[in-house]
Amino acid sequence: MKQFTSVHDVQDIAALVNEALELKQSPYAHKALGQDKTLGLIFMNPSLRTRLSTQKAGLNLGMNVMVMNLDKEGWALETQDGVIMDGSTVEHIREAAAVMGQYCDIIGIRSFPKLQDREEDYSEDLLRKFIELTGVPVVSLESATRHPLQSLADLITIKEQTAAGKRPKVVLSWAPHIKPIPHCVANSFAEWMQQADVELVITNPKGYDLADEFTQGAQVLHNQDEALQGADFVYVKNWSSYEQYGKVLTNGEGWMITNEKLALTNNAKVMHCLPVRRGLELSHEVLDGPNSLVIEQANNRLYAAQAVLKRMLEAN
Ligand code: SN0
Repeated sequence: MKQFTSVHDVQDIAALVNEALELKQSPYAHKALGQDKTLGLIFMNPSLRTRLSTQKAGLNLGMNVMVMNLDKEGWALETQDGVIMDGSTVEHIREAAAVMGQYCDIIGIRSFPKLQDREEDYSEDLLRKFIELTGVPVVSLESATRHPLQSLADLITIKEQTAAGKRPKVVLSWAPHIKPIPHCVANSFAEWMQQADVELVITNPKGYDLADEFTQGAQVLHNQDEALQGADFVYVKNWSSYEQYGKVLTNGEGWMITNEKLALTNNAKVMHCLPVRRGLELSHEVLDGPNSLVIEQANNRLYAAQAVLKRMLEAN
């Protein structure tokens, strides 16, 4: 595997999920693979799970790991080509990324969308430049439009919790929030679930439909109660509007998943990528109750990252 930026970079998704589950059984079985190899993790935005799980994944494979919060610790980065740098930016991505490529065998990069200009965010300019300029395999640690390591961990979790031969109903349910949140997790989840053996239903208020390129084929319902009927998994996530790009259109009253809402489902397991705002996105009772998978889901981030890094080490 040369890059991991979306589901489209994976040839055999089921095999990758199985590989992650094998790594979960014996995480240290491939320590020799990463010997004398360096993983560089670059963050332009905050992170807890992605940072720690990907770091640990590299260490489990015997790699050296370097982490840098480039937004806080690096020089102010210029990403536009051809500009005269007589303002606040100090270093151009052309040099910065090329230099990081000299020190690392694999690079992970996190860069959120700005949620100002839809075309700019959906062009994935920074991620594409990183891939081109570093010259080494690149793993997306959440880009402007996707969060593929999260989605792989989500699929691993669903597979683990589903009886063999059953095709579960998975509902991606929009949740309330107070500020504009990226579409990445929801886009990516929709994209991965379309490739998996599940029935995907998406439910969100009017004005919050995700981009067609990610939801194509999936049923989208604006009535949450209808969507929740018979669900085996409810994936809770907020996102800002795609149509009125980056805007918060409603306070989403009545959209939080509670025990009352869960009663409409097939005793569904509840998922969230975290961080979660308790009492706003998801109720305390559900998060603390027996149906919540959020901690196991976060645990699986480690094996998702380890499976991807293993594939990259094997290919190079
Ligand atoms: C990010 C997102 O894309 O939804 C990262 C999730 C892995 N989440 C947030 O930005 C939450 C911020 C907040 O204030 O709740």
